[in-house]
Amino acid sequence: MSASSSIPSLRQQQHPLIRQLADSIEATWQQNLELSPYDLPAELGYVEGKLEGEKLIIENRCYQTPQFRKMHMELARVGNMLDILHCVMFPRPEYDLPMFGCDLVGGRGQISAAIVDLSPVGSHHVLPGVYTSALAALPTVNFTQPRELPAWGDIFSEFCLFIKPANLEEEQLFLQRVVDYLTIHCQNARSSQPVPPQQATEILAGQRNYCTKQQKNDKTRRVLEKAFGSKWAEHYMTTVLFDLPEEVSTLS
Ligand code: 18B
Repeated sequence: MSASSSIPSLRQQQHPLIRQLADSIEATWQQNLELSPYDLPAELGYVEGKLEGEKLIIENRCYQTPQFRKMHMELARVGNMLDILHCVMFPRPEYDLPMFGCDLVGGRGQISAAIVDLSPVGSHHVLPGVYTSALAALPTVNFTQPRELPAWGDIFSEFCLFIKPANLEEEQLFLQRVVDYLTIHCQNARSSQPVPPQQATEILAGQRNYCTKQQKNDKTRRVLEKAFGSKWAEHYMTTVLFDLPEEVSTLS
């Protein structure tokens, strides 16, 4: 947690939507969950590198709760060229909960990619019923510039939202959507009970598939490789961004 105190400084320099989203995600976590610290390897909490002569700064914030093994929010900035918010919540595999993931990528004052999803990891590749009904009950919103998912994006649910926000109004609608998804998720998680070991093993396999697919995101990898080299990028993608949980705990 040593980098925590420096995070607001980076946040303040980022695109307003990234700043608002970072604040809103943390506020929703604080309001709905009992957070404990989650310690990343010390050398990976705050990282600086160079990308095409510009400074790349990465700041991580990480928590855990009884239902979540790791809740990770990352802010990154490359000079004035690239602004990124990345957030993933990894449930403990003993709970039948989807993966919450959100990524915002912008540059030169414009957000080019805004994605949020609650992605299923159970053996049937569908969200638990409580999620489907809550998500389907949200008001319909239409964004004018939907974006197409890459091939590895088959992990995402039918509720996945992937857009380029066209204006301030769409930015705010996206922000509200993320808070809605996250609130539904936190509330369901709090009342979730552990599943039998056999089912936990299936959920773990689903989480592994999610992480393996996300590791195929060449756009993320390229940014990290250019700044830190391919070995470091591989290490970072597999230990910080999308680490695979080793095994099901025997506590349940
Ligand atoms: N990601 N993103 O998190 N990524 O991490 N991201 C990009 O306008 C980074 C997640 C996702 O079209 C782009 O095209 C870096 C999570 C998808 O092929 C860049 C970090 C999700 C795409 C980066 C980071 C997720 C995408 C291109 C570490 C979803 C489109 C921007 C801090 C839950 C991929 C653009 C495609 C794009 C970079 C999704 C530059 C460095 C959790 C689907």
